[in-house]
Amino acid sequence: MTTRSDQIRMLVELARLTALDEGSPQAFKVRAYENAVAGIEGHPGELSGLTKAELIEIKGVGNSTADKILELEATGKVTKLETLREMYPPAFVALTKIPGLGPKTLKMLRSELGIEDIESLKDAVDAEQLRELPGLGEKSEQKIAKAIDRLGLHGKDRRTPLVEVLGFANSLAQRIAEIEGVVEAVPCGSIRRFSETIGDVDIVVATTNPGLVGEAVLAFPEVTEVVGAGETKTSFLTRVGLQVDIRTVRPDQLGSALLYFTGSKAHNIALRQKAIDRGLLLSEYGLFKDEEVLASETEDEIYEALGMQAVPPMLREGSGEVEAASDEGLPNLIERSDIKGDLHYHSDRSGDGRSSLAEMVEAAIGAGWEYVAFTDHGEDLAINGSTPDQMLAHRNQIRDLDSRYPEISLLFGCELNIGRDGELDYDPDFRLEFDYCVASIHSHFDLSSDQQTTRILAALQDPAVNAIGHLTGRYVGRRPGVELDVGVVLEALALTGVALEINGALDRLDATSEVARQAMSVGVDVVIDTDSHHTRDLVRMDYGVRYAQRGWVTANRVLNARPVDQLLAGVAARRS
Ligand code: DGT
Ligand code: CA
Ligand code: CA
Ligand code: ZN
Repeated sequence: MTTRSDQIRMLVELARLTALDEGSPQAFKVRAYENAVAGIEGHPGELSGLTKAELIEIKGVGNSTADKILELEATGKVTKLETLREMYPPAFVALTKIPGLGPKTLKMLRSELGIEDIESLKDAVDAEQLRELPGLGEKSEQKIAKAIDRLGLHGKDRRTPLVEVLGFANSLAQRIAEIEGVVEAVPCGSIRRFSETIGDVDIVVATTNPGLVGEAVLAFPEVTEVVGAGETKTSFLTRVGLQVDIRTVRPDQLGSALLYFTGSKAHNIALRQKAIDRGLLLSEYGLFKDEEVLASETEDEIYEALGMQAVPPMLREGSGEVEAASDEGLPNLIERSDIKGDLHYHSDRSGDGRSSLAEMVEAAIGAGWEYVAFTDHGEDLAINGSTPDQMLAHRNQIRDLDSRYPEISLLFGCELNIGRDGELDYDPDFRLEFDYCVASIHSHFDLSSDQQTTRILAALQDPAVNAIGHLTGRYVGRRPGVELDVGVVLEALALTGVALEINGALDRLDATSEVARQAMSVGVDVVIDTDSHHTRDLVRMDYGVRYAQRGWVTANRVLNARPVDQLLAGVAARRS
């Protein structure tokens, strides 16, 4: 049986590889796959087990896409995709992440210069070969060189965005947990610390039968190349070259192993020093006084035996957490259970929204929210935005639903676009018709740092603006964020009382945890949002909270941890 996400993953990959093959992301076949993805995402029912005729009924799904969905269901594979994968291996596909390298250019680089991966591209850039090709030139060559450096895409520095790893690591851990003798399997390392990029995957496995784990793991379909197979450690590479390290430990040593393999290295070193200061020894096997084990079964016991508060994984970066946990105490971090609502939330009033208003309301109630602000796109956003009349009709629908669901307060909001010079959608009076607004950058990503800073300062002077959405506009590992003077922006946020969003979409995680931590130190409020465009996106609140914890965000500074009256009082105060 294939799940909806298997089908979507297959079609997304087909679209990507077909764009390379056709030399254009606009090619008819590519659009067909993309439309099918949108249709499947928006389709309410199960897809597994549907007949071809039923599949074609789904909006966007055509004849040939339906065949592929059926082939996947029947055989677990799609022949067309296998062929494309052979023609375009992962190292070549990775080149598409470089801005300025479209499918057409990549085809030419391959045929003219034999470029197959980042390494050969970097060599060609260094040898100044790109500038000789039609349509490129010196300027684009420099731009490409800069992008390679900024994205850290070459050589051993290659890091994978968390969004591409988290689901895979969790699914791996789940399957390992089913192996006989396994008590627990936990993704550790940078994944558990919720770092936005991952070097490799570390999974700690507590088991009474370590002999069974290695063999079972190496039979998993994701294993492309075995790197090592020892008694307690199994390592392999996946098809995209991601390394996975699996370590087995005895169940009574799980705590010390989790602690060690979660890291970070800097945190471990600080802990080990603390142990030494007390005449103890800390290793992945436990905390020892001479031969005697003082603690090893849980992380909490080990922290306690070291005379300190337990440190949540998200804080373990060796940046002051060991000192704080030993002395004045860790800050009162925001928790998922503190969150009362979501203030960046789309319906299909937005062109890129995938679920209806009613579905999004039901989902919000299901999540336990006391309130949500529908922040559909303002009119300046091409295709996705709404005119004033459309917005007013939308408000009527929201008010109507609000009266039908007493358990939740529905706010009429907007995601305003910050224009090139900080201008916003609609006229100033109309903007005040909204109950709440988040303002975000969706264009002009390559202005200078000064221009970006001025632009944001201008936008947040507007009394209708209550938060700045996804501050830098980055997509982790795909698009670098805009450059701006963070100190100046935070100062202005503190002064105006506008909140800084932490966008929980895994490919965004924006503002960054570093900026969030700075925001705490200058008294800026934070709002943790999902930016949901579909009922499935609500899970992003968990991600946003974990990422906020990484930025040491405290509950008292989080806008959407406040009751709705207090939230609306803040909006009113800013407008008066
Ligand atoms: P990554 O994979 O680059 O995203 O980052 P991590 O933190 O997952 O690092 P990794 O995979 O090299 O190692 C996993 C954990 O193992 C790391 O967070 C801490 C621990 N570890 C690795 N090497 C050392 C070391 O030399 N000393 C200590 N104390 N701990 C280490
Ligand atoms: Ca790792
Ligand atoms: Ca590792
Ligand atoms: Zn949005």
